[in-house]
Amino acid sequence: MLLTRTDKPYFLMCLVFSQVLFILLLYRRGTSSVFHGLFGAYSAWDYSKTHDVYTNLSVFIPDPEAVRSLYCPVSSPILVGPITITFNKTPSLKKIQLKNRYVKPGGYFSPRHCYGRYRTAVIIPYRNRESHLRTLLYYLHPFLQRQQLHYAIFVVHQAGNATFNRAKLLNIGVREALRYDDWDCLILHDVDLVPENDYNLYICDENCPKHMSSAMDKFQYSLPYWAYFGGVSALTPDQFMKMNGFPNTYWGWGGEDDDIAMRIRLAGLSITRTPLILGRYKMIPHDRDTGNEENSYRYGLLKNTRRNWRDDGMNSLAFRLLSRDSAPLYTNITVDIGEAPPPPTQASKWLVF
Ligand code: UD2
Ligand code: MN
Repeated sequence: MLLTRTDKPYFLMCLVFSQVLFILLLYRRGTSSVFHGLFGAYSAWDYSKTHDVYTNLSVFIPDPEAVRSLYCPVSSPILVGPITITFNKTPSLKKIQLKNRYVKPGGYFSPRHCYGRYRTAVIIPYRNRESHLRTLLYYLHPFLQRQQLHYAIFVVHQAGNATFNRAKLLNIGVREALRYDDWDCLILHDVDLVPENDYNLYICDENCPKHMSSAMDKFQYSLPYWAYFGGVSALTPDQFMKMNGFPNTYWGWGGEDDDIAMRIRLAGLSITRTPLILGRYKMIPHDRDTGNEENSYRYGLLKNTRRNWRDDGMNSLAFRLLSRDSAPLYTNITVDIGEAPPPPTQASKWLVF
């Protein structure tokens, strides 16, 4: 029995009060926003109703608060929610430039009517994916402008044909991006992932590294496994440095994302994730690239993360900067990162495994 006789009037009063409150809320804010408030924010996104990614870009909705403080509002008033995304035709760079006329060379943007409250650097590891890069730029620029961020896009291009090294390129991207600005947030972003909802804000969580691509179409919009950290993530420079950045030692496809997830925990941090309903991404379909073959040493490397993370990362990062230039839609950083060490001998294999 849960109620005593004396509790009953209070229970009835509470019931009547909550019903009156509910009706008042419905009356003042409409059904959908009450639904959001009660059952979790954004639980009612309808992805069958999408908007053009360039919607609202020329609109300026004056916000009295923003004018007074000069800062953009905490939540941008011009967001639209689910975005229409198609990969049929790759847009030309000229077209993307014309559609994004306030983006400055180097892929820089600052809101025109208020000071961007957040400073975000998007860092993309890259080689030989020109059409993917154009598609991403086409969708990402208007997406970030609508979020009213002060942002720039950095593409870290691995020169040569040596085995690809995604995590090392991201380390380089962070080191280089921090030369340009005092970023609040570093977004580490695969070139082939397009965000589907502009309420998925490209800002960091001050307390924890954030995994943003929690729901991808290629995994049927669910997390492939509990510790998954691939795709798109957001870390503050402090969080990134605290975990000594990412590993430099994973050459080829796979494993580096699991190492990153592990070193986050080893550095005493924990992972937060964008809710699945919001962290939705479409991946541009592709085959495995030449020069990014599966890394067959990854399981052995992962066994040593606990021992190695303090020595392998930002503090051991070595590369040769070949060029740093401002393209119209992004900052291009081309680097020679060397190549994978020779495969371990039988004897050293025993030491590793
Ligand atoms: C998954 C993860 C990715 C990473 C990878 C394992 C997703 C959506 N992403 O990607 O974050 O953990 O597995 O390494 O699950 N790239 C180039 N040129 C190349 C090769 C790679 O630019 O020749 C870049 C590009 O940004 C690409 C990223 O590296 O998006 C990851 O490589 P992928 O797309 O081939 O691997 P994928 O989709 O399995
Ligand atoms: Mn991919």
